[in-house]
Amino acid sequence: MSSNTFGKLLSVTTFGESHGPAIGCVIDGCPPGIAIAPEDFRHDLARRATGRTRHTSQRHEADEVEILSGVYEGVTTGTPIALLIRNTDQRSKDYANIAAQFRPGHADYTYWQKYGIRDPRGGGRSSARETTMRVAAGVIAKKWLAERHGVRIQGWLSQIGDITPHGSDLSVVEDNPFFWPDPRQLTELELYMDALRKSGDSVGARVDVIAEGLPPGWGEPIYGKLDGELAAALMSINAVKGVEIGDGFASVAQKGSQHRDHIGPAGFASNHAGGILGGISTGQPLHCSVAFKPTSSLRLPVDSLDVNGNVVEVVTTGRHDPCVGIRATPICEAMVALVLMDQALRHRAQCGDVGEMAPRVPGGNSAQGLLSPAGKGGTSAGKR
Ligand code: EPS
Repeated sequence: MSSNTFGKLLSVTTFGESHGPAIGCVIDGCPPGIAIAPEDFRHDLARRATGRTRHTSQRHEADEVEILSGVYEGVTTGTPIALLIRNTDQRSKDYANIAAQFRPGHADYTYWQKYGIRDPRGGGRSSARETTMRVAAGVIAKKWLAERHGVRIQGWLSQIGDITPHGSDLSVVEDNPFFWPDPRQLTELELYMDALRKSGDSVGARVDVIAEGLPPGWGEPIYGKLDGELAAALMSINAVKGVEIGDGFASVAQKGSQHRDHIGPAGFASNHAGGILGGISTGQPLHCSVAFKPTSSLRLPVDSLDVNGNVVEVVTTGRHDPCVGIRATPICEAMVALVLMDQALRHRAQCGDVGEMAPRVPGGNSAQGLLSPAGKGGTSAGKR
């Protein structure tokens, strides 16, 4: 199975299946000198993990990271970083009855059509379990981005079903199991999820991510656009069906005079662009929004086919998420971090000395870094 690697200068390869002995990743191209210890992964992995609340899958995994290579005396060495997490709570008998059936809405069908064989236990490689290693790799990228460039990345759940937040207080997002920015709606969400779980059905969700503090200049036209690579990275998360940057699909109904972000001495007056113009960061907050479909593994019976073409009734038992989007906030953050770190390294490689060549702009270095060349001055894009 190919295409298990993404990124150019910082590349991440993930491997493993949900019910195999372990999952893991290899991170190549990471600069030396970043302090990393197994405990650094715990916070974000716990944010993503199953079994932490009644609203997610009740599989209980410790998700303890073993660092196999690339770190010496607690510091990255510049060599490939290999991370491993052992699976400990597989319950493969849950999949015995559907091993030869296709769950409607699931990758069962397409994996079978493509490879002629699949690991049905826990969905194998198509399981949300794979996202664990993205989050682990993202921990390193977040750390590097914060330490070298002051970039902060935060996600939140911006919709479950047809419920949207009334407020937008990002300071409370980490205080509740839904990553929800309005604490006044937590009871409503709890009741909604309890009823959904009891009904046996599932629901979709939307996750928003913002990255602040990045300088202008990251991203490569034409085929390496920052928004293009963010969309690809976010769409590669299982169950994602849509990605918007900035105003996204709302741009369709806008006039140009409304959409354009006015530029003045104090910076940009608005951010319809979501922090990206021409595939390159503007220095404004980067804003992505990601749509997750409802989980397809349901105990509600549905007609389908088995691998021999027989009509069958599919009933999926086991420990499934009624809303996989609830655990997706740290996954989206991680993918944004990995794309940004890769693009930052690529920018440094090609344009790290642009600031030295470009004439200084009088009056530059505005609050938004508006007039300061991205390679130098007003940003830290030229540093490690
Ligand atoms: C998943 C089904 C459940 C979830 C799993 C994702 O797995 P299982 O049936 O094997 O218990 O628990 O999520 C994780 C294990 C995880 O760590 O995210 C699925 O079908 O995608």
